[in-house]
Amino acid sequence: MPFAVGMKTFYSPVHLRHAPKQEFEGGRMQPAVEIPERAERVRAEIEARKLGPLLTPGEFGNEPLLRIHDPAFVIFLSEAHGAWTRRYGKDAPDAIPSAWPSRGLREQRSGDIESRLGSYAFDTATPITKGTWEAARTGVNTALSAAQALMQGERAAFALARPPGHHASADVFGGYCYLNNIAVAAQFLRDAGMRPAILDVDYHHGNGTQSIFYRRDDVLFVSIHADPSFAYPHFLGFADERGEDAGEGATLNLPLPRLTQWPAYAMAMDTGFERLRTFGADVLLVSLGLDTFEADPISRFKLKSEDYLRMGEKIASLKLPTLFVFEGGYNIEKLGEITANVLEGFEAK
Ligand code: SP5
Ligand code: ZN
Repeated sequence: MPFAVGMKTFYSPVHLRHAPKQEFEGGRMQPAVEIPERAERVRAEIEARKLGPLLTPGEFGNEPLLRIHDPAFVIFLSEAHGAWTRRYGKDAPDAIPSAWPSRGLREQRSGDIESRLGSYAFDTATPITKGTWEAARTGVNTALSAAQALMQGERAAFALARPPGHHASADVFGGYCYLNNIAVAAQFLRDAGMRPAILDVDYHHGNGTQSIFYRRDDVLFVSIHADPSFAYPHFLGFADERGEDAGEGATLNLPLPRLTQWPAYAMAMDTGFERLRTFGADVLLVSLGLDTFEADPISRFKLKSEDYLRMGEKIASLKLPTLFVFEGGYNIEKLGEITANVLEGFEAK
């Protein structure tokens, strides 16, 4: 038998089909930052460092996806680009909504394409392209494959999924996210009888993941992120959000100020770890965003490359089977290095 060493990474080239060119942000069209090269850089670094095998995800069908997402929302995502090009032409730019049913207006989830886009999106930075649906769908399979590896006894696995997922809720997309990869994986593990906890270390609050589990006590959500009083997603992720109904106490938000460096970040991790321990999780899922990096182009924290080794070691100290799911992180030059540092730090412990 071959000695299979290192953490398994699940990766599919289907992510390349989601290649948005521009997003509307800061009052203008800007070059997209959530681009295919992100995952390619990470894959290349994992291969170069020989961190472990790269495996193709399997197909899990719609059932695990529909445990989390609204069926009509899933159908919308699969049809949206077709409807958009029928309206605006096959050479139209990627689909971005232009109007929303805000206070006083009525949602139109079965309306024309503009009504449906506005009813299902919450920002203008998350374009739907020709290949978005296939890529997002494959991202979910990537997370599920990594979850399955844990069920088969792996200590850890990495889902190198793209596009990211933690801003997507059951029936709303945004924040470069369409389907919530980590939520589907957590539910899959829950349905197999496990007790999952999610630790979200992306710079941005995981509003989608939080809202999915907000009223439940069987999946813990702990998030360390930039305070929404100054950072995206602006409208969720404040410290007083602690869960509701049965879920009261099963959400923990740890917002941090601009320019946060590793010592304060590590203290927040310790606070989160206390709750992870009392919850009694038997499997850990990490929303692994790398946009806390000091040179991230859209974020304001100051973690250094070597801090990600410490982050990986710290996560390993929880001594739980651990599923890492790729989320944000936009410094193309250093993204491979800092991502691999987390995985290497984890494996060293
Ligand atoms: C998965 C993930 O990391 N999604 C993040 C989505 C953030 N979208 C808007 C960010 C706005 C940042 N504005 C900074 C302006 C610098 N040009
Ligand atoms: Zn982020």
